[in-house]
Amino acid sequence: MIPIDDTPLCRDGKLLILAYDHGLEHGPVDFEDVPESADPERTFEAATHPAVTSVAVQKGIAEAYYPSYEGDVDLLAKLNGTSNLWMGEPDSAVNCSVEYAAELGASSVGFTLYGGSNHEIEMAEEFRTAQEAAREHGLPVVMWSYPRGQGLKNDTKPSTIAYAARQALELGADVAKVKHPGSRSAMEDAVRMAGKTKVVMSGGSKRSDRAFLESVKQTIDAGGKGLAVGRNVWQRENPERILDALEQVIFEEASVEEALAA
Ligand code: FBP
Repeated sequence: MIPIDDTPLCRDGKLLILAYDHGLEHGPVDFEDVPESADPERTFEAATHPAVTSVAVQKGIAEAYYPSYEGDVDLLAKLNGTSNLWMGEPDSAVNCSVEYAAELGASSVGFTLYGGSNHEIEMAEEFRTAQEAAREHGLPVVMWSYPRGQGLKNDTKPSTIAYAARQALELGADVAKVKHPGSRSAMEDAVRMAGKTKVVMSGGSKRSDRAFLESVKQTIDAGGKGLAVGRNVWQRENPERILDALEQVIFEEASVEEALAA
């Protein structure tokens, strides 16, 4: 395991990863409500907020936009990803090598694993290659640990999320990005199962400020180390405002009320 507290991925041992790979994963539909959000510059600008520890993007976005922000923004290169046009069992193409991620200037890498998919075996083998290469380069590994597939009807069931967190530990991820399992106690179980792997909550679709911040607060109170979030930041008209509130809840131990009032 890499001691990641002293890497740019963390601030005071916690993380706020701004995810922006949705143009690939979901397609242009995610940009419809706030058309300016289709411009990657807008998310890179948001990522200069002091609350953001890294921005997570695919290779193409990293190549085109990161050079203008190097030094101001920390880069997490997502190594795999698949479009929503794919209709098969959950799977994710490896689009970028660890070597190339390092060349692009990434200080960490991200990898999606769909535990429970009919493609889990191949994905776990691809993860092994990436994880071992990341170790050689000294790059922390964040696993998007998303159990899903034809055998899994509910991908946020507490036992499924605890398993997702454990899978990340067992396979050598430094950080497990998991969906919120619905309660603080279920998140505590996931954190316990993850052991020394840090657990961060996945943002999910856009919600009210209060509902979103409450789930983040629950994660922090449960021992989670932060958040990897996309839509709940850049689908807002004013990403900076919610980042101010997230900074309070994640790094300043503020209550949701305090964060909303600030
Ligand atoms: P959100 O905060 O918008 O949910 O982003 C997190 C993320 O994992 C993205 O990195 C990824 O593109 C997307 O969610 C995947 O979402 P889904 O669960 O629909 O596949």
